[in-house]
Amino acid sequence: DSSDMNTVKNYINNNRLPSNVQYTGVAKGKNVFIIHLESFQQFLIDFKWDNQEVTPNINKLYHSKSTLSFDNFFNQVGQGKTADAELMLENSLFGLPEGAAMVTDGTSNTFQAAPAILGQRGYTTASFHGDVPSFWNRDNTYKSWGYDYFFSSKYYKDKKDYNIGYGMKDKIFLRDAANYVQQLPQPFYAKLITVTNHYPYLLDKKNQTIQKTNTGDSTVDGYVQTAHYLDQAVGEFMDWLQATGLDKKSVVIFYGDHYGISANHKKAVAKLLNKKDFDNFDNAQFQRVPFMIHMNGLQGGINHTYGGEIDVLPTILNLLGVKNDDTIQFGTDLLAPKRSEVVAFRNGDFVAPDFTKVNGTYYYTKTGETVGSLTPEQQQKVEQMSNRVDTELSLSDKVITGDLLRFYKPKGFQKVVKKDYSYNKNKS
Ligand code: GP9
Ligand code: MN
Repeated sequence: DSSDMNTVKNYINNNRLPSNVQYTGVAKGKNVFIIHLESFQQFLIDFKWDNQEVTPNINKLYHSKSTLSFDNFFNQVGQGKTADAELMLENSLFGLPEGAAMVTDGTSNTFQAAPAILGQRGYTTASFHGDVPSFWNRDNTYKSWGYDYFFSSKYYKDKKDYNIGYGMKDKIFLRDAANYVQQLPQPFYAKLITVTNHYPYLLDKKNQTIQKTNTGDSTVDGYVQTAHYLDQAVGEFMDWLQATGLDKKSVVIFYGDHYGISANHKKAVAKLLNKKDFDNFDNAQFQRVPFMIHMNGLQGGINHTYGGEIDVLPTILNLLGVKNDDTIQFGTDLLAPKRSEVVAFRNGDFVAPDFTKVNGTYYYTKTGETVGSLTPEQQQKVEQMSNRVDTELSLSDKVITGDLLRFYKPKGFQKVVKKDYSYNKNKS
């Protein structure tokens, strides 16, 4: 109820951080592309196999001087996987401990999401995905988030060999989506969700342009092939961006939504990474995914701050020069000085520069050794970190399960009217 909302608001207000003014508004008025790299993990960056880079195009973007790349950025998804990633990135709210909030609460809850915030500042907003509109209840949830358009599978030619696994093959999807993007009024906010690089990493023979790995685990050994294919699709998309000149008028944001290889494949991963074993600590570090902000003329570089998907929205809003000082968001600007670097995982574990916590055990993040005895101040520090994580997760859960945002409105924000949105192909 509304008293819970006050508790949440007080917590958020007490933890608000000033954004990095050096980056405030550097992308103001630019088009925004959000490129969702399905199941793409950070270890793929600069990873070589079969005498080649697995992802040369993404590597080039990662190392470009016009890209801000984060090498300690973690996925924080729970069972909602892609849905949790979308929820965190566009609301700075955590997914739920079980299930997927987009499914259980997406239709009826009040949100103050990125598409609504930007839509109220003159942006046309659109999401593109080669899967059916109902998957993860996107068609209903996107109305709650204020998306003007949702180009789902029904908008693309559905020839049978265009699809594999969960939806359209990324090269075909991105090429067809690009035709719609070009018709969007500018400035636009366009999210493009890839899907070919998805468990169990199937790919038709003619698209296999790199050897499978040889871990012997058939659901792992195709990963480099679908990742390589996704990378080629990204390369083609960036070429198209340049050919249209949209690259000069846009900021392009890439993120990996969650791990590709789960903790059930520890032996295979150990082989893949040439490690003698792969323990819980290693698996926590393995949750890194790329987060990259690419824009012509951006002061880029590799940023080592520890952060995660919950931090993306405040980071983007600052880059766009959008005031964000009274919203209910659990993340902080990744570029802000003196930010907390404790990255909360959905199950209460966390990674931070000094300590990592995995189901009750503490490790030194730099060495991976389990922490034996702690000095009193270290004890106090890890307790503070655990409390912070538990508090953030439980308050975020209250916002979702109690639908608390109906009791609160940021200054100047207009409530989203869901019935104003329709995603039918023959819409007027
Ligand atoms: C489903 C696709 C994959 O439409 O986005 O979702 P995931 O299985 O990764 O949550
Ligand atoms: Mn996913």
